[in-house]
Amino acid sequence: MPPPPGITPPASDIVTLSLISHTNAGKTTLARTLLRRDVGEVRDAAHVTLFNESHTLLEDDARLLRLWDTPGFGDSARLLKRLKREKNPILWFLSQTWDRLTDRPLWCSQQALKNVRDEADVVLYLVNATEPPEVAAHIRPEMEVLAWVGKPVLVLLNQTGPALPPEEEAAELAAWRAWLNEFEQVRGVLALDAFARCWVQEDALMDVLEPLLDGRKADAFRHLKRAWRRRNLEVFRHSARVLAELLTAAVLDGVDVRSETLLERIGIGRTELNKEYHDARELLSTALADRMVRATNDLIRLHGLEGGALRRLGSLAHEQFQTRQKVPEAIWSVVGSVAGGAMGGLIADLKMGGMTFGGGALVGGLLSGMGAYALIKSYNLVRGGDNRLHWSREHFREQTRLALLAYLAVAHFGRGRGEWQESTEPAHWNQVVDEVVAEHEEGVDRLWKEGVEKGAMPDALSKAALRLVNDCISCVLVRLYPSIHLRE
Ligand SMILES: Nc1nc2c(ncn2[C@@H]2O[C@H](COP(=O)(O)OP(=O)(O)OP(=O)(O)O)[C@@H](O)[C@H]2O)c(=O)[nH]1
Ligand SMILES: [Mg+2]
Repeated sequence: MPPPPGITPPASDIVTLSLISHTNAGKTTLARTLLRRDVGEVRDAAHVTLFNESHTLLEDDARLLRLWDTPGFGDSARLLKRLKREKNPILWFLSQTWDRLTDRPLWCSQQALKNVRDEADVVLYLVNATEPPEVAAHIRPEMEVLAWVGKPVLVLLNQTGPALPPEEEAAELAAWRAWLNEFEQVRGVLALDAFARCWVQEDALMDVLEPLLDGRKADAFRHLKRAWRRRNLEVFRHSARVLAELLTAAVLDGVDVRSETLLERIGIGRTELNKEYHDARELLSTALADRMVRATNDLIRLHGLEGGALRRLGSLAHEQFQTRQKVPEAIWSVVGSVAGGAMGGLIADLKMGGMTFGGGALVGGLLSGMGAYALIKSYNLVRGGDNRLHWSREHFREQTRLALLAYLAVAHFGRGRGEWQESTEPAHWNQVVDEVVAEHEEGVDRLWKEGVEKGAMPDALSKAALRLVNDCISCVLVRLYPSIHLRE
């Protein structure tokens, strides 16, 4: 019978991972990302963490997945040299008394090694991937010291920078694997950047861990792995619902504007009507940007990221939209930093409250005596089946792209990076999202048509949008991470 909640499970049902690395490689940062909460102290300096700290990564049905954050190795070459003089190096090293202040590198190395010997089922050894192994002189001695303890080691590439295209990531991994090949205790090498990893890479870590455990621990781990995956998939499904609602709202949103008279159609006395179009566009633009910020904030919350940015962006969006020129870059980066092409035009347009792109087109349209239809089109608006103005089909396609890009940005943002913030997104995301939306063009257009032209019921639209979003995100993720499988 499993022990009641709150009671520590027996040791055989606890799987323990120890985060180990040279100092300042990012252990505490990665712990925060994996735990979805802020633990310990993070600073760009040597020996910030001084004591081993245990955290519960996951507890499910009386099984426990434990993560230790440890102090980093320091002065590793000298340490190895000293240890090599001893008959039983580890026993000797761990029995010495090092001063925490005057012998800090040795104190920290001793703490870490103690943790590996006494606690670890598997060592997660982090490297700073910006320093290739030939340059990072500490890796070899640290591997040799770890070999004496004899626990299995997985090497995690941290600080890889923004997500790489799959073929570049594979090449980087291959180079590290080749270099680490001589160390028998290394049982796998994975990319897991504390700032930019995606949850699907955490699942890959779980897959690699499984064969490293035996007996009852292996059973416990299989259970924990499934629970971990379930939790991530739950977030994935919730996120898909958020995006589906975003797209549903986009095809439902419409503004009443009267039809043009005959005189207006030939360009006479259209000032008033043009103002109506302009105002309609502004209404739709503001509502779209608000929805986009809200959806991004929902995604941020769902992914266990810091909530401070959420409130700040939310309130800014409301206050600043009233004064057009003052819309802060921060908001546009949330809705638009990842967009290019036509969407870039939209963003520039939205930034000025509809005056940049729309205003120019408006003036041009008037000069050439353009009819209302062309004018509306230049505004990316169309008249729907309900005779109201809606976003056009082309515009809706761009909104779909933008929604997927927003999802990617949040799904990759590691909590260890701190509060949610704008960032330049990797170029290959744009390309993959373009391809996937193009492949799903029929579904995207159908959704738009059902909402805008046929006035379908919101419930039916929501369902169709959810199917579409699920398909699109799955395709995007599989393309970015070809080895993943998204089923439970
Ligand atoms: N760009 C980038 N910086 C990172 C990443 N992970 C950690 N850092 C930075 O690296 C520095 C050290 O991070 P810590 O998490 O304190 O490193 P640590 O390994 O716990 O260090 P000690 O406890 O001192 O051994 C901090 O400035 C982090 O912001 C990453 O994935 N990308
Ligand atoms: Mg630390």
